[in-house]
Amino acid sequence: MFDDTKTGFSTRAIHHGYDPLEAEGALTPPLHLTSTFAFATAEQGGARFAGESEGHIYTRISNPTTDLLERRMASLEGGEAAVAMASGMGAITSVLWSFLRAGDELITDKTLYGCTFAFFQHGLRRFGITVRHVDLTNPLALQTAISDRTKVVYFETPANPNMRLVDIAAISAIARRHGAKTIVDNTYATPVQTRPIEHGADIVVHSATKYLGGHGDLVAGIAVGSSEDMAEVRMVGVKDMTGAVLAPFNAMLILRGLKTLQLRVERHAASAQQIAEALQQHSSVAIVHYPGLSDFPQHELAARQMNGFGGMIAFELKGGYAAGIEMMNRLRLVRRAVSLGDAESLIQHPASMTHSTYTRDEREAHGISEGLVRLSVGLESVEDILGDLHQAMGTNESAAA
Ligand code: 7XF
Repeated sequence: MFDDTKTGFSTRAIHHGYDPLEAEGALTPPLHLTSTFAFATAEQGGARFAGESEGHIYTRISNPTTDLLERRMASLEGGEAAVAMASGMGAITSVLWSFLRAGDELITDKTLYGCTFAFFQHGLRRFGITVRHVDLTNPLALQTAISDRTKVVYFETPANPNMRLVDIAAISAIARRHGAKTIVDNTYATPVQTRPIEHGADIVVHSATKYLGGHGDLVAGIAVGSSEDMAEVRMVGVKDMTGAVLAPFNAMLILRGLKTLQLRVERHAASAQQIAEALQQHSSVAIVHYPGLSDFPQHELAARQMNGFGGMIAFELKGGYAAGIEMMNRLRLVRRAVSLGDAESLIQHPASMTHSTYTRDEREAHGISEGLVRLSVGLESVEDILGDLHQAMGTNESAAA
């Protein structure tokens, strides 16, 4: 097989870890739809269980199709190894159950995806872990808050849903000095636009349901990190704790998605930039949160840390909540749906949907406003997405016309 250590991102997304000539010439990797693996001898099976010999045992631990996805994602994120899991939440819970114990402290940012927030608030806390929300957009706040009890510093950048960014290099340097692991949810940026491990993070987690799969046809998650950390996630977090194993069929679909990841993300981002600028010009719009806008408060950090500004936009209309809901109901092309990173443009209302796991007071304290709407810019012709948004933001008369 060719040496792909020096090849570009898309080349690795298409070829890394697979040689057709080793699989009967099949251009695309075989799908190993099997739950278990036969041992040549009883001794061989025992040796595999003891970790003394290589080879698959059972698909809750590993599977050749999933293994290829894991190696490819490790290559794309710049990590040593990866573990694919049944969902983004499966990945987040499996990773954190692997590294936290009762009495430990987790420090996280103010803003998180709703179910991650709920897991921290109602899951981890129930098992004796202290969860502290610190404004990680300000590294000095972490410097003040962190202690020897802090075992993990966890954040999303850009964060779901309000797009705030965290400086990965600054935060992970502080965490490392205190012996804490930095874990970054890279779902929004994808490795096309941000590779947190290159900035000093220890572990990256993803909802692969989104851009990695890219076609809205599966739910999956993945974690990338050092071989040692990923062995812990595989053999403790997934195998013995959550059991959140990815179906090999879904691994195959994600491998297919990865082939066009860079192409898709670049198009999502180009359209999002155009739409964010148009929204900003629109008389009904109060505020647009998009890192590619020159007046986005963290635009400079985005330009430094990201290679492109992503396909997600959050915005608020001057008429607040009621106007946002009315606009959503008038859309004809953009689908009213949660999730993101699909070919279809999707719009949702975080306060009543993805972030309804926060109480109203919690949303206020965590910077998630009630009027915010979130748009996942799809791959349709950009003028059609813009046209739909414009007709939906128009007056009642023009909407009826
Ligand atoms: O378990 P999932 O594959 O749905 O992934 C959970 C997850 C983890 N991290 C981030 C940043 C996410 O956005 C998600 C899922 N978010 C969807 C959304 O925000 O639309 C879920 C729909 S309720």
